[in-house]
Amino acid sequence: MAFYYEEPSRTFSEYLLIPGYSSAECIPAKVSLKTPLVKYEKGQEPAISINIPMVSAIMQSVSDDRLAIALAREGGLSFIFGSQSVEDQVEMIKKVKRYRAGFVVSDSNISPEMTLQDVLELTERTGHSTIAVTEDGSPSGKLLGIVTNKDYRVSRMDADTKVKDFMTKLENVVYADEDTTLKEANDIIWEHKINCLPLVNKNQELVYLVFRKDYDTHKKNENELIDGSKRYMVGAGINTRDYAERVPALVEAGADVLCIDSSEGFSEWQKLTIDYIREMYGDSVKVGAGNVVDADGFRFLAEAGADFVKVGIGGGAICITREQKGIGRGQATALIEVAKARDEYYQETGIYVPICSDGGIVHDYHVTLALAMGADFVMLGRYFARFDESPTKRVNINGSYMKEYWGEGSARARNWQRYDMGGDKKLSFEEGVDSFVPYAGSLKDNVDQTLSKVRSTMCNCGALTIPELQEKAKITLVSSTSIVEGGAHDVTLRDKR
Ligand code: RVP
Repeated sequence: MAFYYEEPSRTFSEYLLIPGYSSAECIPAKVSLKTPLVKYEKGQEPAISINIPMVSAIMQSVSDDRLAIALAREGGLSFIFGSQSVEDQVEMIKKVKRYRAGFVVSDSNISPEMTLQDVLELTERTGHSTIAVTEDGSPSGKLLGIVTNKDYRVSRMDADTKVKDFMTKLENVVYADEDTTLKEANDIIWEHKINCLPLVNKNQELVYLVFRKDYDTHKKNENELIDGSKRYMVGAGINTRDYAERVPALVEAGADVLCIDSSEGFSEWQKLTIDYIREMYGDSVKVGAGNVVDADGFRFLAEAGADFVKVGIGGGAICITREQKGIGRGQATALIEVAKARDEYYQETGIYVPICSDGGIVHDYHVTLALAMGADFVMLGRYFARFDESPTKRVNINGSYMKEYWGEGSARARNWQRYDMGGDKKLSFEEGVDSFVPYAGSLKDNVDQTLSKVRSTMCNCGALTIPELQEKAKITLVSSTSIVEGGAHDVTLRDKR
C-alpha cells in the first residue's frame, strides 16, 4: 500500500517568524551572513564558504559570466549554466576567472577611419561615452587614441568627419602599462584628473580600461567572494551524461565548485557522477548534488559523497513539473525535513553537509524563513533574472520594462539532460515555461535591499549569525485569513484608485 503523509506539504508563504528577545548588541550592522558552501568535519573549517547566503540558479536565463561577476562582487556565487556546449561554458568560467575587479575589457571601440556618425551610434548602443580608438577597431588592437563626448560637438561638426580628425591622439592620452596595479592606476587617475586610464602591453595594444567610478565601487565591496589568487569565485552546473568530458574542462578552466543540475536527484545517475569525480580528483573537486525533497534523498546523496545537497522539486517560478508529472513537495516542508536529516547525519558522522533551498523564493522574507528552517543558503532564478546583469533581453511590454525568464525544462532551453531518466536524448515534454519578469534594475541595489531585510529580521529574532537564527527561530503556521491580513488590507491604496 502506498505511504501517506499525515500533513499536507507547505510553502514559505504559510509561515511567519515570531520575534525573540533582541539585546542592544543585536544590530543589523553586526550580523554575519557568512555560510558554508561545502561539507566539513566537526571542528574544521569548510573549504569554501560564501559571504552572503545566495547563489544564482543553473539556468540559461540567469547565470552567465556577467551575473557571476556581479554576484561574486556582493559575496555570493553563481553556477554557470551547463545547458550549452562544453567550450562555451568553459569560456564563461574563464571570463570570470580572468576578470580583474576594476579592470574592464573595453566594449566600445572604433577604428580611426570611421566617422562621427559611427561614434554616435556606438554610444547609443553601449551607453558608454568613452571609446577606445584602435588600429583595427577591436578591444585588443593597437591603441591610437580615445574619443569622449568632450572631443566632438554634434551641432558644429559634419557626421562624416573621420574619427582620426577629432580623437584625442595617443600622445595626449595618459595611459599606463598592463602590469599596473589597481591602486597605482587609481593614483594616476587622481593625479591627472582623468576619468579613464587605458592599460596597454609592450606592443601598445589595448588590454584594459580602468575607470575612476569602478575603483570607488570596488573599494566599497569588502564582502566580495575571491579565491586565493584574488579572482572572483564561480561555480558550474554539470549533468549526469557528459561529465567525463565536461568536468575536466571546467576544472581546468578554474571552476571553484560544481553542481549536478537535475530536477530529480535521488538517482543512481548522481552517484555515478560523484563516483567519477572522486575517482579522478579525490576530494579536491567540490560537487553539490540534487534536487531532493525528503530525508531519504538527502541521506542517499550525502552517503554518495555530495559536498552540498540541493532541496526543491516543482517550486520554481517557471516550473510546471508538479502539473506535468504529479511529483514535488511544498518547499517549506521539504526543507524542514531535509534540514532535520542533515542535523541527524551530522550527529551520527560528524560531517556537516550544507543544504541549499532551491526555487520558490517569492518575497525577500522567504530568504530569512528558508535560513531559519535550516537552509545554509538559497538558490534563486526569478529573483536574479530581473536584473541588468542577467543574460536576457529587456523588453518593453505595455509601457513596463520586463526581462525574459525561461525554465531549463522549457522547449526554449532544450535542456533534456536535466530531466534525463536514461532514455532518449530529447525532452519528451515540457516541465518549464518561457516567461517575462518585471525588470528591477541593478543586482547590487536589490541584493543590498533584500539582505538588509534579512539582517533586520534576524535581529528581531535575536540572532547575529545564520546558525544562531536556526537555533533561536520560532516559526508559526498562519491561517489563510492572516495571510490576507499580512499585506495592506481594508484600505484603498492611493496609487491603485
Ligand atoms: P525560482 O527562483 O523560483 O525562479 O526557481 C529557480 C529554480 O527552478 C532553479 O534553480 C531550478 O531548480 C528550477 N528550474 C529551472 N528550470 C525549471 C523548469 O523549467 N522547470 N525549473
